[in-house]
Amino acid sequence: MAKKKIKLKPSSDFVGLLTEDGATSSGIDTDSGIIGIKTPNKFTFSVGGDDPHGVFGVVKAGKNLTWTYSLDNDNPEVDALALGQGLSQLYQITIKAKGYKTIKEKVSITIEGRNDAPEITSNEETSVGEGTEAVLILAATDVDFGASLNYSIVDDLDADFFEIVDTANGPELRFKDPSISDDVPYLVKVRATDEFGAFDEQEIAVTVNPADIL
Ligand SMILES: [Ca+2]
Ligand SMILES: [Ca+2]
Repeated sequence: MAKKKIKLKPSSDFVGLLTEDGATSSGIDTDSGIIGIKTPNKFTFSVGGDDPHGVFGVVKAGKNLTWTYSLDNDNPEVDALALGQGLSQLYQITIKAKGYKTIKEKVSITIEGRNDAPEITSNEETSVGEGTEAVLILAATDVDFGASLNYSIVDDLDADFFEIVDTANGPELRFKDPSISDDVPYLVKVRATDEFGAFDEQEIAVTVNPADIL
């Protein structure tokens, strides 16, 4: 005798959509869906399958035919997703019932990236000899894949004394006029901006050591 067909409700949800650092501050975001079964009344329900791109989260079968996907926002590959980038994962839902043909359906999870702001990593204080033009090479990190950063001086504090020049070693903070000297540090605020406009700012204290006087 041919096996009968398990009938699913049209409302059955097989699609999950999550955004990097989306809804919660706990580091874990979840999305869930419910599978509805018209017939039969007795069945078993399980979720499995391998993610072909690595493990970014887990999907679990819960009560009442619910699947829940938990996204691991602390996963570096999830963090590295830029705005407009995405990852997808497929899981298999299996529904079995005695006398019925087993159903295997795919649950498709899409993870959308979010832009993370850069973080300036270069020193916030430095000292140079009087007459020196170069102050320091600015550096910043951005966890997003393919990020491009732009460095600028914020129009504040002693901004007028400084400029940023691109060099082979990176963006270099320089004195416009290296002949200046003072007995208090010069303060300059720099900004690293990514391609989506997110930025980090840092105040740098620059001490100028006077040249030896004979
Ligand atoms: Ca990101
Ligand atoms: Ca970024």
